[in-house]
Amino acid sequence: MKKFFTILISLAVIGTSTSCALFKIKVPETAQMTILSGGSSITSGATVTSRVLSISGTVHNPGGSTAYDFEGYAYIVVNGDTLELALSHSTGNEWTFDHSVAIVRGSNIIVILVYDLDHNLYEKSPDFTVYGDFPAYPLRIQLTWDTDGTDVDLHVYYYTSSTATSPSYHTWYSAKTPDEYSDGLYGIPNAYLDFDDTDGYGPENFTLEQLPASGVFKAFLRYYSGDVNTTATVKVYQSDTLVYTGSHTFTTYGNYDDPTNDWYFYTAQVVNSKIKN
Ligand SMILES: [Ca+2]
Repeated sequence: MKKFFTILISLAVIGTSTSCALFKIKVPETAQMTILSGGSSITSGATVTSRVLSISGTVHNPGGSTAYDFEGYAYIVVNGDTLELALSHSTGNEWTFDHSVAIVRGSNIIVILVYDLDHNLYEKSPDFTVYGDFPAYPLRIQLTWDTDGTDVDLHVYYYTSSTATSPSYHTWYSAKTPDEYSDGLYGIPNAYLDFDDTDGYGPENFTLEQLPASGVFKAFLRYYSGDVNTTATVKVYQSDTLVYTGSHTFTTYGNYDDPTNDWYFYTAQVVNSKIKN
């Protein structure tokens, strides 16, 4: 087998040197994923009506068989958006992951990519295509962060008027849906924290399905738990258009529900059922 690859590489070099791209080394499609929508397994090309997909699968350690270190980097790429995977050792050189992601309306392409420590592409999964058959929601926020074993939380307050000094609703991990109640407030009407990631990287997604007539939304992050500097990245979409992206490094480590170091990154004022920016 080694001789085969040596020949293949030699041929590829010859091909490059003669500007003849006849030979190309193909990255093995050995990373595997199973995708669930609404609890049911779907195949590539499916149309779904839920924006949340649960994706589990297997990748292989570029460093070989070790139960202690994944000697590389594994990512899930959704429509070109790269999210690092939190991995658990399975057996031999196999590691597993289980993530939720939010897709957009229309066509979505999902792929797993694994790189070695030198950032060479080691393996990938076949591309998976899924079509989202749902409306373009007025507001969606995605949170990701860059450290494993840490927990950053996405919060959104809704003030019923621009002069209100305290929020009337709060969507967060303790009130993910409008009918959940926590710390004295219900979740925001027509809004959902699609999932709460608690062990690293995210994503964590907030979706507002319908705008109120008026009021103000304020979104912020809280570093809930962790003992390292953590950089969080947020992306805000209005009707599927990216309107804001930003990053913030938390240098005061996670202290559960301490609001001292919250990062407020987005405010939207709603007038006549439209976001006024
Ligand atoms: Ca979280």
